[in-house]
Amino acid sequence: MITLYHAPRSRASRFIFLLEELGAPYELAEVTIRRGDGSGALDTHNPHPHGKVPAIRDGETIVYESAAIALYVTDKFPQASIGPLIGDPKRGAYLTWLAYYAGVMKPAWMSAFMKTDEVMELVNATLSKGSYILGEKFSAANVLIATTFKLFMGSPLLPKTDLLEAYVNRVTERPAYARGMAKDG
Ligand SMILES: N[C@@H](CCC(=O)N[C@@H](CS)C(=O)NCC(=O)O)C(=O)O
Repeated sequence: MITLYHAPRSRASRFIFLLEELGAPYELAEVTIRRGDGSGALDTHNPHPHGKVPAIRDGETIVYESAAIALYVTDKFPQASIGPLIGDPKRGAYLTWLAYYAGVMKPAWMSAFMKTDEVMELVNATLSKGSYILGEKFSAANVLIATTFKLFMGSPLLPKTDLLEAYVNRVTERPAYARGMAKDG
């Protein structure tokens, strides 16, 4: 049983979506976090060293950082086949996109020296070749990337395009997304 340390409307929310996709046994542990508006507080029940979410517990194992959690749970619950495993030709691309999300895409948005043009050029080229980031097959990489686009699309950071909108819709029309968001609070 995976415990997801969760705060509503946070980066933890998409992991409800992902765990639903995987059909994995999980429980939510609600914790408080410090919010951008000054509300909220650190929660001593949260095992994340910085008091952030998401974090997961699997027995004695604690995992945090979104890309690491996505990889951990898709490796642990391979039945849904949404995280290419070792030996799968798509494994390298899968790892690359998880790391690219964490190491390039997110910092590009968050940094004062944004390189969103470069990031979006790659994303657009990738999505014009297939329905999802790894081609025609849905993977957990889309859980991270499409939910981020959903948040920012239409803002000055991420102008809305037909391609992006169709991609975001394709991902968020999945039943697991609706189930996840219903539990998000
Ligand atoms: N790099 C982390 C970021 C986690 C993060 O910043 N989470 C926010 C919620 S969206 C948080 O917990 N903020 C509370 C705080 O900064 O204390 C990840 O992707 O998992």
